[in-house]
Amino acid sequence: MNFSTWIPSTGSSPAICTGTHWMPGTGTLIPSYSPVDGKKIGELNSASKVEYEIVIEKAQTAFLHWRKMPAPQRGEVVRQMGEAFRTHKTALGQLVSYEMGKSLQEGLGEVQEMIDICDFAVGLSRQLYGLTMHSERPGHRMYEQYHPLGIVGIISAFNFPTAVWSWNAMIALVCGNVCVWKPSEKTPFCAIACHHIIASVLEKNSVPEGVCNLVVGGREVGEWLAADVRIPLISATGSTAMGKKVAAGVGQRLGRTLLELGGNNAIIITPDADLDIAIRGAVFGAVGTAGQRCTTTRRLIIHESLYETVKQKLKAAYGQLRIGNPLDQQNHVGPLIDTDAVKRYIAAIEACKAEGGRFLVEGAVLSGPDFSSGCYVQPCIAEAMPQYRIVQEETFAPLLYLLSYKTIDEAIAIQNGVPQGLSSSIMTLNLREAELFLSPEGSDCGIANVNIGTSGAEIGGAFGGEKETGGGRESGSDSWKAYMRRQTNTINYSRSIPLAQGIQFDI
Ligand code: UN1
Repeated sequence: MNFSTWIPSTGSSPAICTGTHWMPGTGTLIPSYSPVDGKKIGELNSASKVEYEIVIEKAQTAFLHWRKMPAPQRGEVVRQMGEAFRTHKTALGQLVSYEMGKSLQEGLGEVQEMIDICDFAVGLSRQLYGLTMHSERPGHRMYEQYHPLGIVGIISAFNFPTAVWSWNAMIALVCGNVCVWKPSEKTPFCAIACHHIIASVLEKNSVPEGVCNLVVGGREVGEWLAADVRIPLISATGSTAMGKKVAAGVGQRLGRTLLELGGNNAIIITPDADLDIAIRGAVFGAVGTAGQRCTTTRRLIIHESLYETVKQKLKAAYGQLRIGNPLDQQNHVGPLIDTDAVKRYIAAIEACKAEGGRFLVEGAVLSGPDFSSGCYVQPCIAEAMPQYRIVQEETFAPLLYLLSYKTIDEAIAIQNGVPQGLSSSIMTLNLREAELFLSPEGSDCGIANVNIGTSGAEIGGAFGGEKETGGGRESGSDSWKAYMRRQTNTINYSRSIPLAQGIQFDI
């Protein structure tokens, strides 16, 4: 199958889907251009408040049905969705690569993450466990159970245009929730393709309209979701600036958020590192997805004794990088998402130079027939200082900062000395250094790795980070608890009604 099946050859695509039923939007026109070649993929009219209301009402009604279905049966629907993603892996991976710009291998990897989370969610559908406690009162039983929340709003970013939705949606669905997805308006056709793929599963299983919903639109759709009291949980992935707005909107109504925001991830390379592993991990972490993962390696904290060696090895490795059409498997690095991202990349390079940064590998915007979209840039490396303002920020581009350290405590302080707290790594074969890095005195991030780069987390772990990364955890482990409400139940099967804490109250 070719991905063009999911894109109308002429005219505007419907932007709203409630399962199998599609609706055109009546809002502003959103075109989608590929950063690969600058060509228009398609266009659609964004959802207006009218269509938004229709979707939310459908979702509310659908929840009343979906929550009654036994969780393992919901898991069976998700299992079939996983099968559908397997069937369409190549075409969807190609579309992810073409609309977002990541390499085909990474596009296919993204779809694999979707398949994997479906498998995970199927197993989970039989394991939504609560605890049983011993009551202090005789003839009483006490336990806790988990119930679905209702509508889960999912706001996702362009860089993982399909997988982030699935991490949230598949878990939310087996938990008994219904979903409303607002994808990035930069990658709407990836989202539309996902909904085409799951439609046959929804139909075959007679899943009511309103269980899986898609609402493509601009920032205003995110604002409607954040402010909507009918939506108990908003899971948002994107910049810290966006997350702060969403959190303020949802907090205003005391709703719940699950935030997965910016990262400023570092790898510490110690004198006891296996340098081959360290360089490979650092280069993939820094230039993979053209530096547009929230887990991208942005800082290398290198022991002073190795600094020159690492510099030379990195320079050599960057010299080998092939930049170009990401659908051509010969290439390692594709384009940035759009020319605005290119402007931010240039501004960051200038800011770094202004603060005193020296470039080991110079940045550049590439030109020529293969780079006609204007979105291809040279991955670059700057020697910098940890306290530079630009080093403290997340620039969503392949711009790597080299920092040097003397003691392991200093290295950890540099690693932690940024506002973000997503992913971190140490490259060492020294047990003491590794364990210190993983101890409470070590990395303050949600993800801390040893001898692995900062990106490429597996779906089985809880994914997310601390500080300005937002504190949310999604995907594996017990992240499912964020999508459910906990209820403590105490049952009295005795013939009296004793009070807790031994209180006497005789009447
Ligand atoms: C993101 O960039 O928003 O750990 C998610 C990784 C991927 C997920 C990144 N599994 O790099």
